[in-house]
Amino acid sequence: MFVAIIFALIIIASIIFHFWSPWWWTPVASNWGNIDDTIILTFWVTGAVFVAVCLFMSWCIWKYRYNPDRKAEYKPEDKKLEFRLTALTALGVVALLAPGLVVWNKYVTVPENALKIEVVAYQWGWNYRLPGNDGILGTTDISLINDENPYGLNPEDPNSKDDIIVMDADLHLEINQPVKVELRSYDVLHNFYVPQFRAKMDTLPGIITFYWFTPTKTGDFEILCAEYCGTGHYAMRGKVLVDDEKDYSDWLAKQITHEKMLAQNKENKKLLTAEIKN
Ligand SMILES: [Cu+2]
Repeated sequence: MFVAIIFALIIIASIIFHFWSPWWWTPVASNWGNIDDTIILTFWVTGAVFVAVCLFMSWCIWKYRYNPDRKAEYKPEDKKLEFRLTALTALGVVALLAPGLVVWNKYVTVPENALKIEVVAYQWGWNYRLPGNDGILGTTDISLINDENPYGLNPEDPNSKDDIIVMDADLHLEINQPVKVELRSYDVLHNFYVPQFRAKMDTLPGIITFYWFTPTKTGDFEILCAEYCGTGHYAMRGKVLVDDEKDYSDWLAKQITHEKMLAQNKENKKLLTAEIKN
């Protein structure tokens, strides 16, 4: 009896703790409120099963406590009960998985007006590339990476000339502008994650992965690498700064194009070699 009461109290305390917990998500700052909805649905389904199973167990402890006058009954099979339990479990699994598939489909269906940007991950930091006026990112190849061309952009590709190079951990985005993030990695697995956007994806060397989101709140949002990537993993941080239209175009105007950066790097190299010779 005592054990059954303690058991029931633990269940009640767990539920109270869930609703009164001081730890909860930061407010969502993108269009992905749907992702929160699926997690909340998961809490409801798993929570209901947790309460039902645990209460049933404490009821059994109380109901079938030791009684010298009672004989145990042997009941090897109950087809009706098994059918009911299987159907109920199947329903629970469908409720857990189906909404997730719908949201995932939205997550990988990029709207046409999305701005394509590139996020480059390395041990241990972030760089970015935005398309220039043509709206197209130039092609890249890992074999083209050198000191002058750190992104490995294809100089033969006319689309690469006006690409905007952001060699900084901080990225600016414009509010309410959908963005498609194309992810690249120079070395190992990383994961570009902004908790307030509820969106993340692994970056893989040799493959371009992607997802999209629309920032819906201005402000600074921290970027975390969500894939353990070596000793500097903890320091792999940056910021996404969501600006209104004016602040965004001011920031954009200060950035350098790939063509300019290439020329600058070549000039620097020349100066450096001249200095070494002298
Ligand atoms: Cu990383």
